[in-house]
Amino acid sequence: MTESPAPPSRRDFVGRAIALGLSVPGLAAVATACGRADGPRPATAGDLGPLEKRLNLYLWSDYLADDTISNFEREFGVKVTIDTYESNEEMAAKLLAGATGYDLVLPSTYLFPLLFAKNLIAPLERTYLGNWPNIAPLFQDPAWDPSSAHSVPWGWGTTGIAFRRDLVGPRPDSWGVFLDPRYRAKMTMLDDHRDVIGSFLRYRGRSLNSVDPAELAQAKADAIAAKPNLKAYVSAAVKGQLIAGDVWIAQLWSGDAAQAMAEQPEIEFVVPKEGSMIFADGLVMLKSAPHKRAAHEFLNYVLRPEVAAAIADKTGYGTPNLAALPLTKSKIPYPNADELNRLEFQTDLGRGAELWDRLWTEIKSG
Ligand code: SPD
Repeated sequence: MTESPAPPSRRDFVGRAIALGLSVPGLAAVATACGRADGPRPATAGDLGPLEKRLNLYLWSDYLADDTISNFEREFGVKVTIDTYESNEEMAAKLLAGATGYDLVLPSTYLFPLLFAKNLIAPLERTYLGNWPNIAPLFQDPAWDPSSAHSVPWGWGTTGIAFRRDLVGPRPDSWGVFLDPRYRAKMTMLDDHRDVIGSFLRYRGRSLNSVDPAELAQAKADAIAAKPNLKAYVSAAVKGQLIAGDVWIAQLWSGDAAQAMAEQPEIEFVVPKEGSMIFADGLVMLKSAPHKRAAHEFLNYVLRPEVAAAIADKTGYGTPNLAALPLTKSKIPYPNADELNRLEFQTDLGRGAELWDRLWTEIKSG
């Protein structure tokens, strides 16, 4: 898979399946076969030994169905502990500072090159991942992890503007709304430099992955100009404030917006006309993982269609699990064709990452 254009809509998944000669009922059959309990396996070169009794996850907040963990614990007899984070950078900083004990983490794919370069990620033992064929072809062998040797895709989404249509008008369809003092102190942006700086780059017609110093200087100036209008930089926690009406306009990820919309029907989500981010997140196993067999059982478990469908239904994020799509029940805000044309995939910044980090520090302290 190439990183541009962006990951597909639900229709595209189905379209590709059909192109591969699989009918949708055929996919359901694949899903059923792949979802069966694993029988005993012969030892392989990569035998991970007996199943450990514990599993430690480090995940984005609000990215699970209610029963994802409890069902796994009950079926496998493994006690799961979860720590959560609100940005890739928060998670990476903790790992780079030497945190150990975690088995699986869930970075966005733009962070993979950094985690590989720091030698943090272990290859997966494919023999334990019998449910892998459920993953849509588009997400197999992706550019961010050739041959999918190190990761299991989890979800994908977009960044846009969530707003209260009963409190705001006209519809805020431009990143420029954050420069509008009419909504002073009623707006928030994500506490995430890729989203804040990236959105102002798009506002000026630039790539949201730009590392051009002049373009970034303009994005910084726009971000600083917007700052007096913001109540805060806040990520997942803004959902409650939108629902309560304390915040009227929030830069937000599509799934988290969908979660808020499920509780407050006056919330709407828009992909700004200047364009926006599309991203994918995937589970990776750390080299230091203390429970590698349990980690693989969990990876194979979340590859089950019914488990992936429940996660998509609850979180509002797109699932890369093709076999899960017919099982999803709730309305996931997949981008339409027009929006897809405006989306740009977030990619690694390479050596430009340092400049982005510095600008973010200056924006937050400015
Ligand atoms: N609550 C889950 C949020 C997941 C967001 N992941 C990707 C963010 C990319 N900027």
